[in-house]
Amino acid sequence: MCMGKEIVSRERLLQALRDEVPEHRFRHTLGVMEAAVRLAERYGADPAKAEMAAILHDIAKYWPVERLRAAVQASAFPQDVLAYDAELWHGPVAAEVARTRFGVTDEDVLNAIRYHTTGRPGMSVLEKVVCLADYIEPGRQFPGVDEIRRLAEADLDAALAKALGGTIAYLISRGMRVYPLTLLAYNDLIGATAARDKEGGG
Ligand code: DGI
Ligand code: FE
Ligand code: FE
Repeated sequence: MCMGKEIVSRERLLQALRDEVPEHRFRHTLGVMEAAVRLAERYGADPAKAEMAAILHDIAKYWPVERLRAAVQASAFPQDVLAYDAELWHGPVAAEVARTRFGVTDEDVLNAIRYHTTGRPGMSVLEKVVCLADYIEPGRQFPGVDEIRRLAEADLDAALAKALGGTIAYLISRGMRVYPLTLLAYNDLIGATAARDKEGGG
């Protein structure tokens, strides 16, 4: 067995997660798993990949900020993220944990973890599914979440646009900076929705 870099079972991933996060985050993650698998089935992503990305997406959430910063610096992620809210850093770091500690090689799974907070333009279906599942898992309660849950049944792009738009509005209302990838992701998803509506003959 190759220590430190092996393909691991769902149970071992969940056990590893348990050791890294508090109980409420563990329960959040179980909710994201459930929502991500359902969305994957609905929109044609691989449910097993969605589940794996969901389990690992917040595994670095409780690292001390200096450890997160060093891990981002050691990664290939755009370094401009270090000039924005430290809340953004656990995504790219979790992808590195998935790759180096758990031997995850699937780039789509790694990207779903990597971009789960920020989003980005040109997201794959798997990336969208994991990002949206993070917003609508059963434990989430924020104004507008039920409308996003309803939209998620019918239109993945519209639901994710609404979710990211809500985050952008929240950040602006608090006088915080918005990471450009989130704005680009929002515009991309709105564009996709508008183009489809037009096609439909409106
Ligand atoms: O890790 P979770 O709490 O499950 O959720 P998340 O990974 O989506 O983190 C969301 C937090 O990140 C939320 O409090 C908003 C904050 N944040 C700060 N700046 C940005 C941002 N989120 C996005 N999408 N874009 C930003 O620029
Ligand atoms: Fe997160
Ligand atoms: Fe999360």
